[in-house]
Amino acid sequence: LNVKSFYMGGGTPTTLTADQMDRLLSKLEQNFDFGNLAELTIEAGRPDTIDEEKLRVLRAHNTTRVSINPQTMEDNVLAAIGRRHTADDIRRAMEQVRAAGFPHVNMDLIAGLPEDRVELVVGDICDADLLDRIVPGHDAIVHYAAESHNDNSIADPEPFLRTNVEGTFRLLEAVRKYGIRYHHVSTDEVYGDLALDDPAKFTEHTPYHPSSPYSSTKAASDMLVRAWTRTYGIHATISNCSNNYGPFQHVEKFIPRQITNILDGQRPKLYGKGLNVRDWIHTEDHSSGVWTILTKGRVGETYLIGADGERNNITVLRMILKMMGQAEDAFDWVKDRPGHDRRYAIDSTRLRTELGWTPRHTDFESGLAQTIEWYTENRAWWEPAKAATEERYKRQGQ
Ligand code: TDX
Repeated sequence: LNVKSFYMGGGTPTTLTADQMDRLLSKLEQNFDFGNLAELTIEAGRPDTIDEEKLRVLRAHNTTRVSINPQTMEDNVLAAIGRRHTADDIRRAMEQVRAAGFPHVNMDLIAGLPEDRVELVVGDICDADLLDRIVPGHDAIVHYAAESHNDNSIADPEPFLRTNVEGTFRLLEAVRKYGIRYHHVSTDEVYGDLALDDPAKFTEHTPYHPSSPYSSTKAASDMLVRAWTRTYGIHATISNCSNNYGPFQHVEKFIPRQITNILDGQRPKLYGKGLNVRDWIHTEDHSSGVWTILTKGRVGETYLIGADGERNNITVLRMILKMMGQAEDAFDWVKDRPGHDRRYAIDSTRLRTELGWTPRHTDFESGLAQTIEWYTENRAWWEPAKAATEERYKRQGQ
């Protein structure tokens, strides 16, 4: 049995000394029957536990690699390693991350998550060496790491090419190398837009027809996933979801921008005639859709995620104004977005009937009210990004 690596706090690999390694191995082998398992990765932050049942399943599948989490190991095994991953380790790693120039990393957000199950690695998705260190041994990778804002892609497309296309390519290569299940999070925007009076909705069979630099890079990344699935046989699924709303959304997006403008004493801004239609889904329903596909979906398939939430922008803005005690017309009309997609609408029949998924937040009005409440109560979370975002919009005449 060969212990490959040992990860500790913030994703920095810690090499065990030969002596620590010997002690660890002998403890492990005393406690467990590893059978034909040849390789072991021990990583903090992994939800896995090691027990006879898990080893029995792995042996039955002729697996040669297993990952375990030192936190969930027996105390005597931890003693053999000689180090424990503590809350302080995590806090220190977070401080280092911030000191290293990643001020956008929100410590409070991470601090609220179970410390023994979450490991934050801040890095560049295009960094193949980093991926080589952190990808091996995981059960699955869900790829959410995209540049996602249309207005930003219009002002400067280059980061979208790099993160969305090259980043996906790098992840796919890592997934191919280490044989890991992959789920690709994408958008309904790859299908282009629908006319306002068209009764049709997007389905898994709608041809790709992206309009913006952003959506064209997402379409390109979806194509890479399909090609890697067919050519190299990677185990991948894709989801294309409609517009998300809910807590923790960046203030550049439509709903949080308007809520935080009002909270800041500024007037909301509406593009064009306000008639563009978006199909709103609560972020928790998006997540449950992704989880359903990851755990039950057919490998090689695409599933659309949507909650039948079509509304035009002016309707949503008027709801926000009313809920926040403002006059119906207390907003500014601003320059339209170039190439502005008219309408998105998702038909999620496949996900619902084949995998039994249903959205939980079907009352948009109450979801919106909770979202307003969240932004009202969590000013410290969004305030650091607000001024720079509005400055960018101002330069664009929006
Ligand atoms: O201030 C604004 N005023 C306004 O009228 C902003 C920021 C937007 N809008 C309009 C443009 C769109 O019609 O509101 C609508 C929603 O805009 P965004 O929040 O920018 O979302 P959208 O462009 O529809 O794309 C979103 O949904 C699909 C996400 O940003 C994408 O990442 C996702 O793929």
